[in-house]
Amino acid sequence: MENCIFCKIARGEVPSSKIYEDTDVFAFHDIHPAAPVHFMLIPKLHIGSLAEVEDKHRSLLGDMMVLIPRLASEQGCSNGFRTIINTGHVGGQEIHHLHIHIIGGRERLPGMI
Ligand code: DGP
Repeated sequence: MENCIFCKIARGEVPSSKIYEDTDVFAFHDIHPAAPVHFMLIPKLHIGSLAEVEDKHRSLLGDMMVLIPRLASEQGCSNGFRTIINTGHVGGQEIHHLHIHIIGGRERLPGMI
């Protein structure tokens, strides 16, 4: 997508703090970290949100899920981490390109969503 900021990051047209890249996915630190470890994993393919996922994306999404614990461990999340996918208006999604937040380095407190 021409004007999608995350497509531009994945193409290297907008700078980011990259932590991983392969032919299908890109991972980079969140510009506004919510915890000591906070990065995002995105598909290079423009998928607007989780609500727009189709059957043909099964293998891509599976690969992303398998990759997450490896990247989290490399980023120092030895005692666990959180994964968040904000979806659509009600989900508070700001960037319309599917992204998985991986958050760690700080314990989730009781009552915290
Ligand atoms: P969400 O609310 O789930 O759509 O989260 C979007 C996240 O993307 C938010 O935590 C800030 C981050 N973000 C937005 N623009 C940029 C950017 O240009 N670079 C980086 N690294 N992160 C960004």
